[in-house]
Amino acid sequence: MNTKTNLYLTALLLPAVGQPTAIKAEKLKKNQLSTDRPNVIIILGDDVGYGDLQCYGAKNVETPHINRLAQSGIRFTDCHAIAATSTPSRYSLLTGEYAWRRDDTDVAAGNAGMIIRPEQFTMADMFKSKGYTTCAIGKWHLGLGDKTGQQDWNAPLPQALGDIGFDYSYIMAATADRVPCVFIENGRVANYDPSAPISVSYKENFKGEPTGAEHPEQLYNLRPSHGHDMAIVNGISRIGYMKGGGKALWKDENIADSIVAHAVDFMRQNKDRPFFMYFASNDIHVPRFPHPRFRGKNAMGLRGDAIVQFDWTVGQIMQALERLGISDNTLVILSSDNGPVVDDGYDDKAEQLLNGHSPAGPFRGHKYSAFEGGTAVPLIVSWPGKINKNQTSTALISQIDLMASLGSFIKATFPKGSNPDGRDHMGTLLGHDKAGRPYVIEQSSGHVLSVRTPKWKYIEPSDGPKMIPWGPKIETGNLPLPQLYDMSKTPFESENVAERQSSVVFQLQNILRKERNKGQ
Ligand code: NG6
Ligand code: CA
Repeated sequence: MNTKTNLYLTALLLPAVGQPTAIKAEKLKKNQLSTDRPNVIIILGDDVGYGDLQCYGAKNVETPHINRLAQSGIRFTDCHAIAATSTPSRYSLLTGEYAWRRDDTDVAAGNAGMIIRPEQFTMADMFKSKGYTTCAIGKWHLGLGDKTGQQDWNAPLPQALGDIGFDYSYIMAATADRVPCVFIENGRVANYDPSAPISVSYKENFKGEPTGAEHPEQLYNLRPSHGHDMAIVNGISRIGYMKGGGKALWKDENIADSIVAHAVDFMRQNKDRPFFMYFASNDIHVPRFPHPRFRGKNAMGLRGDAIVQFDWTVGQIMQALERLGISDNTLVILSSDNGPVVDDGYDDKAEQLLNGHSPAGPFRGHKYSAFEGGTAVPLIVSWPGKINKNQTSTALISQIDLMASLGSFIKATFPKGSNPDGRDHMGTLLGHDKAGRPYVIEQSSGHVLSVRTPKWKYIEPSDGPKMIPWGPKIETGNLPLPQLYDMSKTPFESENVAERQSSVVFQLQNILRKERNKGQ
């Protein structure tokens, strides 16, 4: 039984009259507890760009719920995801370790084995160690089971999120555009349908199963623009091959409703004890196919509809907190896993319908890129009563510090070797401290590292291609020479001043070299 429940029971056992001082003391203690150990919710959008929210200057789309969340706390203007794609970004957020320290943290297939190993100390372990109940809901994309390709999806998985600190999980194994298209609840397929056993392969198709490439006439919901032409589920073709699933298969249009329902249930069940919820929305990743009540409503088409669905999702979580009477006791952090992408493989007209909207805001490059657009993300932090309203912070922040910051706040002990790269910047997150990190490290999808300071951006030389080679029209930020940009002049990396500012280049290269060599 945790301390909070204990206090509650003690209060019940106390006589209602005759002991007012004792009851007062209990109340005081309880308040103290919720200040020391607030509920923590991380809402992570998928591919939500810096410029995709109205409170960050989005055009053509309204995000009233997220605007309200921002008004209730702090809107950060210089926050960075650790990487420009999902798997490395999420790996780092949940472990406090730069993904580039390992060579197996790139965009994971739907049948990847668990990338975070059970012996690692995760953010969920950290909260659990301080008596929190923990959960992960929504997009996972960090592998499941012991070994890649070896999972038996018809049985409990031998390794799942329970092994890395999550008491409860209701997740998509990878992304909505990758098989298996089923939810996994506590390590087994949710709503498992015994009449339709599940097989998954990323190598070859199963006999008799239609693919998007061969049967485009079966793609009644969305067609690919590049890739994504393998297994067909719900009239949409995906990456990877799959057979079976039956009643357990998701319908893309219900994903948001489904994960919201599970999140609200978890909050209701745990409203009387501290909880940590890692809530990873599927929006606005491809395939963008929101519920009909959002679909076809926004001028930017499906991508705009998905932003509205994401906003609705945030509204549902906030309303649940209010209904349950725990808003004042809950720290909410909203961000995104990487920068935006417009055409990411489905013919959803996202490119044609932008109408002047800039998904990456003022930044150059998109998801995948070494330019700022790859990793510059929105960050909103709210804790009513504890964080002042209506603040904007220009402090330089990296998601690598979330674990260290939250952990030091709840006074968690970090086992030796855990959280190697995170630093405590809780003061900045709570708005007490205007300064942020001296520098952040960013990783592009091509493994090019950059260093950002409040003033400068350095991109290390790379021989890789200038444009993403597989479809989307995105600059990689690669150049075989060092690049240095003065971000205080313009946030759009346009003038490479590396030759003129060689001493700055030298300093930033030194930072990178030291970070790379750490722990070796
Ligand atoms: C790419 C996919 C893209 C998306 C991305 C991962 C193709 C052609 N493109 O390989 O659609 O799924 O991986 O996105 O397959 S992330 O946000 O989860 O990192
Ligand atoms: Ca993503």
